[in-house]
Amino acid sequence: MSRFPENFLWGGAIAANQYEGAYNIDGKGLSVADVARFKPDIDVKDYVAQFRVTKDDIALAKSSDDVVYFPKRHGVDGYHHYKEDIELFSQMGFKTLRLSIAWTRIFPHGDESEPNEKGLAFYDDVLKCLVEHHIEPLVTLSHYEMPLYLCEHYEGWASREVVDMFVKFATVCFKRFGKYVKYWLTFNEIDSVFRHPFTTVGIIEENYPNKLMAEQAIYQALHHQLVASSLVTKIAREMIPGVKIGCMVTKTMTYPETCNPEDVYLALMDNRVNHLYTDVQVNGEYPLWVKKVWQDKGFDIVMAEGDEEILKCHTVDFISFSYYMSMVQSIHAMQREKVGGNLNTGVKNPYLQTSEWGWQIDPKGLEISLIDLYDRYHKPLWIVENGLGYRDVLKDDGTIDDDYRIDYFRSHFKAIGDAIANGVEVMGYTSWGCIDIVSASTSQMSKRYGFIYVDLDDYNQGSYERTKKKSFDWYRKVIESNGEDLD
Ligand code: BGP
Repeated sequence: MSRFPENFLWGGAIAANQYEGAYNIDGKGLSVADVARFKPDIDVKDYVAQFRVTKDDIALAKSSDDVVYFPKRHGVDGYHHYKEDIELFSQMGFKTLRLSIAWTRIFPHGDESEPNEKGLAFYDDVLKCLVEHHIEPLVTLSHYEMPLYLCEHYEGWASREVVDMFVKFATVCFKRFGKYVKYWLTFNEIDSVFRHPFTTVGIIEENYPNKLMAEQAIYQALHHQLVASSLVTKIAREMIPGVKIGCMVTKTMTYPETCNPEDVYLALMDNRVNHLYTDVQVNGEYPLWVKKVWQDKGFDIVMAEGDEEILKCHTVDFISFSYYMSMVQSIHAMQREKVGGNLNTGVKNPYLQTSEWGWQIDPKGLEISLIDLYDRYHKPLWIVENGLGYRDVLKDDGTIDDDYRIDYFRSHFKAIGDAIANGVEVMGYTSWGCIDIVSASTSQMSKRYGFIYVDLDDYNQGSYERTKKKSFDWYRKVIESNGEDLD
C-alpha cells in the first residue's frame, strides 16, 4: 500500500534560462542569465565568485554573441527540442512538469506596453503539448531570468516601477495560459536575494557606496517582490477559476553542531532567517525581528500606502521549496572545515556524505524539513527541486549507469513517505533537472541531474542528443506504483 496520496503529483522541474537556449531569437530580450559567464578557472564551491557579476562583466557580455562562455544562452536547446522532451517525460509517466516562462520572451525589456506575440506563441505550444500528454504544468513566473534592461535602466527590483511591470507580465500570462495552467509559483527561491542579488532582484552591488546601502536596497527589492507576489496572487484568483498559487523558497535546514546552547542558538537564528520568506507569504506580515533589523540598521524600507494590506490579504495556497542538503552551525565555525551547498556555505557535517560540489546529502533532513514547514504553517507542501548533481558518463555502449542517483532518490522518496506517515500533507514532487540542463550556480553541463542525458559538454560541444539513463526506467516504475516500488 503506497504511503503517497492517490493524486500525488510526481514529475520533474526545469527553468527557461537553463533549458531553452535560443536566448536572442523570436524577439526575446537579454535576461540576467544571459550575462552569466562560465568560469572554469574559479572553484565551483566559491559561490560568491561564481555568481558575481560586475558592470564590466555585463558590458563584456553585451558586446559578445558568444554562447560557449555564456552557456545559459544555449541551454540544451529546449526551445527546439521541447516536443521530444515532453514525449520522454510522458514515457516516465510524469503527472506534472515544473517550468518557467522567461519574462524576456514576453516583454524583452520588461517595460514595454505590449507583449511579444512570438514569445506567447512559443509557451502556448509548450503548455498545450504538456496538457495533451496529461502532464499538469507547474509554472514559475520568475526563475532567475528577469530582463537585464531593468537592472541597467532601473534599480532592478529596488525600483517600485518593476512591481507594476511584473504584475503586467503575470497578468498577460494568466490571460493567455490560464486555460492550461492551474498551478503557479511566483518567485523561485525568493530567499536567495542576499546570496546572489543580481540574478534574483537585478541589484548590481557595485552601484552602492557601501555594503550597508546595498543591503538596504536588497531589502527594498525584496519588499517589492513580496508585494508583487501578493498582487499577482490576487489577480490569478480573479482570472483563473480553481487556481493554486505557491511561494517557493530554498529550504536550508540548519543543525547545531552540538547541544551547546550557543550552537543551538546559532542554528535557530539561521532557520529563523530561512523562515522569513514563508512567514510573509503564508502569514501575510513581516515578523517583528526583521523590522527590528531595519530599525537597528537605520534602513528606510519604503512601503506604499496599502502594501501591508496587500501582503495580509493575498497569501499563498501552498508552500513549495527546493531541498538539496542540510547545513550545520557552530560557535567554532571559523575553525571548522567548510562545505559548499546550494549557494550557501556552512560547517561540514561528519555524519553526511557530500557531492563533488560539496552539497551535503541528507535524506533524513528532507523529512525534518517537511515536518518543520508543515507544523509551522499547516499548508500543503510541494517539493519542487531535489536531486543529485553528478558527473554522469555516457559509456561506449550508449548507457549511463546512474545507480548513485537512484540511491539518492530512493532515500529521499522514503523520507517523503515517512513524513507523510508522520502527519505531513505533501502534494507533489518534481525532481530538479529531470533532463540534463545548465547548472544555475556554475553554468556547467557536466553537473548533471537528469533522468535523460544530453550529449553536450561545458564548452557547447556535442550533438544535443537525448539518451535515457538507468534512472529513467526506475523513476517510471516509482511513478507507476505511486511511490511504493522504490527497488
Ligand atoms: C536552485 C535553482 C535551480 C537549480 C538548482 C541546482 O538554486 O533554483 O535553478 O539550478 O539550484 O543548482 P545548480 O544548478 O547550481 O547545481
